Amino acid sequence: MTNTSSTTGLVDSVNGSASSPEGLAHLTHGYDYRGRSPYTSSRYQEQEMKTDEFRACLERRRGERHLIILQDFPDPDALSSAWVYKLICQKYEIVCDIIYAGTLSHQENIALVKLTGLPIQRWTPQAFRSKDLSLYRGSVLIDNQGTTSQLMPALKEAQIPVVAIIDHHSLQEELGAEYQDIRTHTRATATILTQYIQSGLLKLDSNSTEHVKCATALMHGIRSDTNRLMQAQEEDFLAAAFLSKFYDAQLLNAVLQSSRSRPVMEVIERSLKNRSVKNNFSIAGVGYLRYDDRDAIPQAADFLVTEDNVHTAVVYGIVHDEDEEVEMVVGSLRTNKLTLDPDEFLKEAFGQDAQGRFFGGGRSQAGGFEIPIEFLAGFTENGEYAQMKWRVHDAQVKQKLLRLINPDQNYPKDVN
Ligand SMILES: [Mn+2]
Repeated sequence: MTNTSSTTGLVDSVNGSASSPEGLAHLTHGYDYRGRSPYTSSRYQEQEMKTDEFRACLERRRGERHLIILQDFPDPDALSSAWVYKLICQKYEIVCDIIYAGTLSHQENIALVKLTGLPIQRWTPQAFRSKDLSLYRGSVLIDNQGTTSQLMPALKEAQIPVVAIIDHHSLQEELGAEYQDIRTHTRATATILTQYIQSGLLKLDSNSTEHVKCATALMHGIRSDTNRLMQAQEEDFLAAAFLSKFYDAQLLNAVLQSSRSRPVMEVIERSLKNRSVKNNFSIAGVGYLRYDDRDAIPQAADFLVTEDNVHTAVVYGIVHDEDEEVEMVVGSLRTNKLTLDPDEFLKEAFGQDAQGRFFGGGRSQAGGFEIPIEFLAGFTENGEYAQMKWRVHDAQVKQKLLRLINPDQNYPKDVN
């Protein structure tokens, strides 16, 4: 995604059709009988075409069993979208198993899964290899394009073809999916899936508890990928308006009431203490954290970006997985600056590995990165070594960020 394309969506939502050649008339008179603006009407036709194409794909795959693969740390947008996809597939007698390899670490995501009974399973790469994969005739990627799942190498090894990709992140490696719907201007994958429901692929029934819970999950998905609707565009509001007839507001409230764990609070505290602000960027290294607390990093970034005079926050730490002796530098970026494209910024800051895979990427206003520590991993119980390792990684991440943020300076000088 380029800088211009990432802001176009916002310009659209701010100006509506006032920028169209027809002028302001459309703002008051252009809405059709279903409340769709001219902008949405053309989107509606595009949606019909995608729906037909998707329907034909599902029809060809009738009776099969598919794996829906989510990113290692699935968020509400991914979780809810995968659930609807699974429900849509039932009509075509396609059985879908929704899996992820990492962990559900945000308290709201754990609450969402528990309270809605969201059908999701954790398969580590080892577990994946031990399964009878011959059952699966295809795989599906939702709210990701494979770059954020550890399961992709094993999936390729097992030669399970990618049947469908539905996502809104910027375009990644071409996987040759049979059906592909990647809308980089759409704020939430849950909005795309809601449009599929509206175009007739699933008839929501407000008497079905499963449907009500799924609609609630979708509402949460749209809400969380649009910063509580503050960055929502017309299509997100229209999707939310549709879901408002089915969702359970009390249930959503219960999901949102889930509280932060003590380790998360402590990471936020460290980020606050360690932050340094330069050119409106707030940067904070938080040291080591357990795999299960990984989601504290984006939560800390969400918090730091709220400071006066800060438009962008980057928080990172070393996440270690005791079970697998794996360590990596994990970081999150949050920005309010509309002209800053997190995907471009992180790709430029951290580059790519020997296989050409970027260490970071993102979507509008948010991004993340993961850099494996590999040979230097482990021995965290040795205090001195652990400290030294943290200082080196902290310095390196800072240098790479500051080179972009403050290009006139010659870094490193004093990186602490
Ligand atoms: Mn998303």
